Amino acid sequence: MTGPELNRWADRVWHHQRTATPMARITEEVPHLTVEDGYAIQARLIDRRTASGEHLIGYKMGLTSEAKQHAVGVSLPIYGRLTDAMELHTPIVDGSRLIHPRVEPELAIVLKRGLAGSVPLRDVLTAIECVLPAWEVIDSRYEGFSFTAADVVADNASAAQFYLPPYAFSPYGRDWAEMGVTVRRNGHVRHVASAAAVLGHPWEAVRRLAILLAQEDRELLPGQVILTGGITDAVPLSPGDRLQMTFGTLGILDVVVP
Ligand code: 0L1
Ligand code: MG
Repeated sequence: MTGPELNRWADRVWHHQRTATPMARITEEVPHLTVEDGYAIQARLIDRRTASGEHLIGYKMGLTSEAKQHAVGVSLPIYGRLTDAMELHTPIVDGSRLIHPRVEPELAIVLKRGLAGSVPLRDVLTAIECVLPAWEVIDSRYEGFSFTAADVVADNASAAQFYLPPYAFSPYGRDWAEMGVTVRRNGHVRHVASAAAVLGHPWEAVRRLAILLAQEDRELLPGQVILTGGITDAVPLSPGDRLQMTFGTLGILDVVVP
């Protein structure tokens, strides 16, 4: 794809993100769109967001569990970029600004050291400043939440919003892969899983992210936030919903949809 074509698609996706209106998949018009094209569109999309005053604060990993890969028919982990405008400071999701939102529990980390390229899992562990239970709202801009890997990468891995509570934990002293998560929607249990569902260990998602970025001569930086991937399948959100996500003994995060 040429530079002007990549820009045209970035403009189109940005328009549909801003206006919360669904669009046809890019691959309907460009069947041979590659994942590399998708990342090039994503980079231009984020340029548009930063040009409008947003700041890049980190990354999200997506499609990191078999449950999620199976749900959308795409079988490789992908990444998206997070800006400050995507962060919610209260656990309230305003559905009027979204198309067909879904929410998923995740572990988030903040880095104290950078990571570049392929490193052992132990280096990821010692680069983590703190760990936070979190949730992410994903909202594919594509009609019917249906896409190929290249489409979803171009749409910034469906990133829409995320919430981090005002408390965090040391990465040390527990095996985070063993942490159990229960998701209740309106009082009914919808999903139960352990964080091992994320590539065997959520820090493996961070390791893979550093490798993916190195393929584009980029690296993870100190202070960046990383959402490591949905621990369960995502739950569709409707007005009036109230969800509770229990993260082992660490706490409960609410999700409220007015
Ligand atoms: O965060 C995620 O795992 C979502 C990645 C994109 C696929 C989807 O929209 O479900
Ligand atoms: Mg996610």
